[in-house]
Amino acid sequence: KTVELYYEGYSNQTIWPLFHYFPSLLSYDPRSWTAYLDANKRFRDVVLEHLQPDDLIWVHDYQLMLLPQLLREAAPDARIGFFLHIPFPSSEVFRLLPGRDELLQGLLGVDLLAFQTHSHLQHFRSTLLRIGGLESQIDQVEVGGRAVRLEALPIGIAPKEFRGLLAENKDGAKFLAQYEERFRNRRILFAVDRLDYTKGIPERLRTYRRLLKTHPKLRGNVVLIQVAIPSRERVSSYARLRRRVNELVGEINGQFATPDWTPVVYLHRGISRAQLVALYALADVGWVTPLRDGMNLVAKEYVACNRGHGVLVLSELAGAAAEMGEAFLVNPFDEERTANVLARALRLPADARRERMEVLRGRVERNNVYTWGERFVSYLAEAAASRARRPTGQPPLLDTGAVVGAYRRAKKRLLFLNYDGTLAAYTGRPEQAYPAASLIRLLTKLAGNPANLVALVSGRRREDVERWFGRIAGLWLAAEHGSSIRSPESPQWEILHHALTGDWKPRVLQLLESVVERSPGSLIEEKENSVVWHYRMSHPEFSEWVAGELIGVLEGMLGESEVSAVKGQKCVEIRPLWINKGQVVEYILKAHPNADFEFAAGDD
Ligand code: ADQ
Repeated sequence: KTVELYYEGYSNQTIWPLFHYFPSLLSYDPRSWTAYLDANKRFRDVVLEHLQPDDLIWVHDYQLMLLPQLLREAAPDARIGFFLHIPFPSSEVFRLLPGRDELLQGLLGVDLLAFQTHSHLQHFRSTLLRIGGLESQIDQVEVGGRAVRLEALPIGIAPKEFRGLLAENKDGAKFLAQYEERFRNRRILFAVDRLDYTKGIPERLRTYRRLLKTHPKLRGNVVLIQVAIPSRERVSSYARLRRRVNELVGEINGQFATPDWTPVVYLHRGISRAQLVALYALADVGWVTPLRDGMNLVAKEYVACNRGHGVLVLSELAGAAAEMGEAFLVNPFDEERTANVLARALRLPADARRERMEVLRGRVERNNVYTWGERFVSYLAEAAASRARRPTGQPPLLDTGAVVGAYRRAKKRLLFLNYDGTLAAYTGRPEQAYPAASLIRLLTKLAGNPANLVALVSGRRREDVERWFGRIAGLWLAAEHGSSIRSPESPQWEILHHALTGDWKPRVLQLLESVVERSPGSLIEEKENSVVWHYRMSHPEFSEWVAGELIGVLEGMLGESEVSAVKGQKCVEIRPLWINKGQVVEYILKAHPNADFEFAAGDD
């Protein structure tokens, strides 16, 4: 039951269609998500049974996207890499996936995350930003103080082993001789795919029909050999595809065949590797036109085995297209143009064909599966080693054991706690970030301990801080970045620094209003001593650029005044220079010189 829901269900009916840009074929059953999680946990348990300290863990593909983080939680020091064999889709498509946040989290448990192409990697980064709210660099992303390395590592094949089957007295050579005889005087267009809707088989058959229709001279002179390896037959979209392909083959043969010529030779079964290699060697056209593909190894195998006379017609929607620019690249949805490209490819002089094939072959030889594997493993080892060292310039991680020990020993403790980003996660709008009941209980307990002085030091307005925390006995409150403070004994706020004349505010507000108009989703928060422009809910790249521009304009506008613009977490705050959370710390330290434990937590 788990296999059915996990493999045929969430993996192949939810992730697979979506990642290949077939959202209309997506089907989702919540039980399949539970099974996916369960199966990933079972993989984790087996890995943990075998894991040794020096091991590298290499997780493969979309069926195991939760596994990295599950392993990271169980074995924080493990060296974990992940390779995605299928495309990573655009963020707008990924957004449709039920379970998307968990999958992103799951993947980020790695040290190294590698994709087939740079485009997939870019889609992943854009997804991190738009869906996860995480900024990244071209080659890495920081997650909770840990760096995850990002790479594009196109997979290769084992070209020599493939070609080896064509050597004298090998089965491949025997089949080659046999097929040469059978298809003498006919040019062979060869296609081999799993029978999968991503592979573009009906589109290819329709293109072939068009080719025969518009180029009557080709009739009788070409043969399309289409091998379709049965796949995922219990999934209904595959059964439909199978019927569609049968119909098309029947129609084309019915329409064009003659007593001594069959236009399409269709095999709905696997063929032996020796037969496959013989057909690669013989084919005049390697016809590889998936509607979407992570890489596509058939393209590379054809290039490795062909005797140099053939041409590769390759879909630009296959990952392989990024490395195989010398092929005839086509858009498989444009059947008319693809048919014309095929006709042109068939007319190409032998020299020109050989030239293109040589360049392609050189690259397939060099970027083979062994170099791919070695690069992955060495990058993974490097990434894990730099995680262990941590990049310089980063504060060291807090030794929680030491902190707890010091806390226990201390007689008088001071605790300074920031709120947003520290005690509460950021939300789209500031007012949504209200404290959880568990946080209130925790603060009540901490502040209720007579040996503790706990101060909540926030950038929020006094009303917010008071409304949320005003009833906690013993808690000190500081608002607006330390411009005012309230002791637990008195309901009155004490102003640590009086505001200057506020004549800058209307000017700044006017400017910010025009900025909000240009950046839909952003908003203004007005406080007593400051104004904030928040853009967490606005277009991430555009509003980041606007923030930079805004700071420039504000610097000019505010000039030498005592007010300045400061960039925060997805916000720009305009406030007097003297406002500073440190004032609160100084104020409290002065009043409690005998404290033997001082602890401050904040995120900016
Ligand atoms: P697949 O979708 O399976 O792989 P592909 O890359 O085309 O697609 O590989 C098909 C493989 O099947 C080829 O190596 C081919 O030789 C082999 N094959 C052909 N006939 C066979 C037979 N009768 N029996 C068994 N195998 C046969 C996924 C992604 C791709 C990505 C690969 C590798 O969908 O985009 O290229 O992983 O990362």
